[in-house]
Parts: sequence; C-alpha cells; structure tokens
Amino acid sequence: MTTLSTEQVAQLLDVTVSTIKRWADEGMIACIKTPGGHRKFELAEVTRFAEGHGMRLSGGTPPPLSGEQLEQLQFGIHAQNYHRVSDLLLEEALQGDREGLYQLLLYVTKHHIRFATIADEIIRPALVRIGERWHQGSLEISDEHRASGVITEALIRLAPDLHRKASNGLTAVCACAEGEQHEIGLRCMAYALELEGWKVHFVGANTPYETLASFTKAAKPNLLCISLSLTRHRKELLDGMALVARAVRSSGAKIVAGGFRADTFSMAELRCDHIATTIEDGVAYVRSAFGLKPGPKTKPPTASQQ
Ligand code: B12
Repeated sequence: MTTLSTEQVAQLLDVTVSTIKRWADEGMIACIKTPGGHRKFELAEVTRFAEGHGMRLSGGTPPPLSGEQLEQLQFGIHAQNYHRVSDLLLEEALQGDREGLYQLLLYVTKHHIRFATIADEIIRPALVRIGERWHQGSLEISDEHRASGVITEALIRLAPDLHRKASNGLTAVCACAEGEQHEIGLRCMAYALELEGWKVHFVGANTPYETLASFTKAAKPNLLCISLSLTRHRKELLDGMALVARAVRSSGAKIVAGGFRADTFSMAELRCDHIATTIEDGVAYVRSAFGLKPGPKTKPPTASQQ
C-alpha cells in the first residue's frame, strides 16, 4: 500500500496543505494518523477523491497504465523514488510502447523533475538493465534495438514540451566520437544545455573526427560535448580527439567528454576540460565554467517521504 504525507497530497491535488488538513478533519478524504500525529493518505483513496470531485492530479493526464502501475508512478515521483519510475519506463520500453513511453516521460517532466535527473536516474538505469539482460542472453538484439528506439523517439517528441530558459548567448556542439552509435546520453546532454538557454548543434552519432574538426572550426562554439561509450579503438580515438581539440581550441572553446566509458580516460588523454559521468555533473561543470546561474534545486526527500 502506498501512503502519502499531507504535503504530497497537497502537491498532487494542487491545493494548500491546510486545505488537505481541513478536508481530512471534515472526513471528506480518508486518512490515518500516525502515533506522532501525522496524517497519512492512501494513494488509491486520493485518486478516488480526485475523480469524485472532478479534480485532476497535478502533472496532467496520467499515462495509460494499470491502477497498480499508476500508484507506483505517483509514489515514485512524490517520494523521489526514481528507481520505481525507471522500472516502469523499462517495462514500457521492452514492450515497445511508443505512445505509453512518451506519455510517461511527459507526465514525469510535468512534475518539475529536473531533466538531468530524468536522464541520470530514470532513463539511464532502465537502459543499463536492458544492456545487462542483453549481455546475459535473456533479451534479443531486436528487443534492445526496439527499446532504445522508442526511448529516442519519446525524447524527440518530448523536446518541445521542455521548459527552456531565455537564450544565454552561448553555443554548443554535441557529437559522438567516430564509430560511436550510443547517442541517447548525448541527446540528453544536448537537451539539458538547451534548457539552460544554450543554442545546440546536435551532430549526433558516429561523427568522423575530421568532419567534427571542420564543423567546429566553422560553427565556433563555446563548448564541445563529446560522448564515448566504446573504447575498443583507443589509439584512433586519442588521435582523433587531438585533431578535434586543435580545431576547438582555435576558437577558445571548452571540451566536455561524457559517456559510459569516458571515465576510463584522463582529461589530458582526451584533451578535454572535464569528464562527466552524469548529465548532472556535466551541467554543473558547464555552469561553473561559464559563470551561469543554477536553476532551482530539486528538494531532497523529507524523512517521511523515504
Ligand atoms: C542502447 C544500447 C545500444 C544501442 C544504441 C542506440 C542509440 N541510438 O544510442 C545500439 C543497439 C546501437 C548499441 C550498439 C552496440 N553496443 Co550498446 N548499449 C546500449 C545500452 C543498452 C544502453 C546505452 C544507453 O543508451 N544508455 C542510456 C544513456 C542515457 O546512458 P549513457 O549512455 O551511459 O549516458 C549517461 C552518462 O554516461 C552521461 N553521458 C553520456 N554521454 C555524455 C556526454 C556528455 C558531454 C556528458 C556531460 C554526459 C554524458 O549521461 C547519461 C545519463 O546519465 C548499453 C548498456 C549500458 N550499460 O549502458 C549498451 C553498451 C553501451 N553497448 C555495448 C556494446 C558492446 C555495443 C556493440 C559493440 C554491440 C555489438 N556487438 O554490435 C554495438 C556498438 C555500436 C557502436 N558502434 O557504437 C557495451 C559497451 C561495452 C564497453 N564500452 O566496453 C554496453 C555497455 C553493453 C554491455 N553490457 O556490454 N548499443
């Protein structure tokens, strides 16, 4: 059974905490009181109450999920228990449910969860588990392709719904290293930058080093973000990065590398200014390097939410 605090119910129904307390005290919405005197509400009861009173749970229309899954989603969001949300994303991705997956991500973003958190704590863990299952042989390559495909598609559909800050006048180029097809993490970084007001040239997967060098020379970005998950052609990668770095440095730009295996290199080897293991980390570096103001922080869960 999923229980919620008064604050969580207030957030969910988009009313004040004192309104919830009053409704509970008047018996309009059922709750139990803990020995410490705190009201606890069952999510199912809150959902029934909202339906009975023609109210919408905040975050718009919930995605098409079963009652139990919806409870799990709402609990996961309100308790900042994102692995629960990631489990649902994994299920939708494995079913290849494009619409369901998009609706799920849309619903999550409408609950003001930072995009970096969605990428690092919801999307990435789901794909890591897909990778593990594929590695163990319990998932076919076709299932893995379909799952990463629907996630990519959902992200592309989601982009116009994401709230962007006003332009900060800075430009970034985002590209995967030569031979590198893993581009979901890079796409997430590109969106995270756009939300901060950056103009982004998304060059995407498998960008030959020479092309990237000439592209950055012409685009004169302030930042180059490069993503690397494969390490098999190490020498080519390091030579390629040296070529790219020369082009990027000529315009005084910074280079940030990230990706599944990026931290197996040193910054000196990659000729970059920072190696990020998460989007959160990449965004924090970029903010500090370019003197940009941070956005509002996600509140840490209170003891009653854990
Ligand atoms: C989906 C996937 C694919 C898809 C990619 C589709 C696409 N459009 O991106 C496809 C099917 C193409 C694919 C192919 C292959 N894959 Co693959 N793939 C994966 C899988 C399951 C998920 C990757 C992913 O999208 N993760 C989600 C994103 C959000 O996470 P992420 O990439 O780690 O990014 C996060 C951070 O790293 C960071 N980040 C990433 N980039 C950047 C950039 C910047 C600037 C910043 C700041 C941060 C940042 O932020 C992100 C959010 O936290 C992983 C499993 C895993 N454990 O990761 C294997 C995995 C990466 N693949 C692997 C392999 C081996 C392959 C293949 C060689 C398989 C084969 N035999 O053909 C090919 C290689 C293709 C190629 N040339 O690149 C291995 C890599 C092992 C290694 N490095 O030693 C993994 C780990 C699977 C495994 N367990 O063995 N793959």
